[in-house]
Amino acid sequence: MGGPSYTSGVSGRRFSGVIGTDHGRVDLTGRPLVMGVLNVTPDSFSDGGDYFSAEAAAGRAAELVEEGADIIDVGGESTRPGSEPVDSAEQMRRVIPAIEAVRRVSESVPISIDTRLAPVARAALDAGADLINDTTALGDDQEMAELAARRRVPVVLMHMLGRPATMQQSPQYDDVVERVCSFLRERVAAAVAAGVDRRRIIVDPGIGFGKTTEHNLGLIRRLDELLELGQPVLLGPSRKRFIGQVLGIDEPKRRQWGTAAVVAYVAMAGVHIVRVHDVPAMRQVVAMCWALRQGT
Ligand code: HH2
Repeated sequence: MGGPSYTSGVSGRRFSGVIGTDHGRVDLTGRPLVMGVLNVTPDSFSDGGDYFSAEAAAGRAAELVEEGADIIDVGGESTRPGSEPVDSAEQMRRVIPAIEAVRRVSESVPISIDTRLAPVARAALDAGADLINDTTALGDDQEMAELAARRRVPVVLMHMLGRPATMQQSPQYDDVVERVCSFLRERVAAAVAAGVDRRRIIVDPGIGFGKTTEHNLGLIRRLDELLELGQPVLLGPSRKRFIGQVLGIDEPKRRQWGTAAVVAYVAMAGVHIVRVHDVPAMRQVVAMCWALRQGT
């Protein structure tokens, strides 16, 4: 098992390269990667309770591998608007068996741990996870940056305005894209100062985290400005409320076509990773977009 490695560089300002992990490569030189969501929670906004038991989570883990997820993102705390924090012991109880279940069926799929707490991330890495996906951009737990630096793992830094309990109470920005870009620039610098290798830092504008529908649409339309940060960009639009608002669809699981439209739009614009619930369908979308882009 090799340690993390990095090849290639930035073409224009858009990142292009390969990030090595202990369980396979995160190859960001080709088509956008599909990160499949595994929520081991009773209350996630679209699939809460579906995979909450250890058996259901293990079954879903095997399914995501079978469906060809490029990365599997395991989380034990819902961050939906209005959600309350879940402590580290409970998060670990939820996510560790799920990570072990993924590892039983695949040694080569990279796993990310979706948490803001360092003890959870540490236990997850020990159980076979490879990346840290922190929706607070290493901001909630001061030990997170040091952990990422010491373990030499890729990290996702996401923008959020406020915290889930209150973030959708009239979020306001002068210019949402400028604000998100400057926040991410700042958090990348802080992570680098803490010893994280810049080439292992992925950024994410945090669709739905303290943003109105117009803010989310603006961030998606102006993805090129996020790509100019020179870091890989991840986007998590899957089934989210802004899609429901545009389409007038209340049930999150019925928002798959709207999700596909967003995934196609950002795939054409050069996004590196999409975080989604419906892996087979979104794999088709990104593969088709990639084929179309080869002619440009
Ligand atoms: N969105 C959710 C959770 N984690 N991580 C990143 N990096 N980017 C995202 O957009 C993102 C995320 C929310 O979606 P979901 O996990 O389906 O719901 P819940 O938070 O209710 O579990």
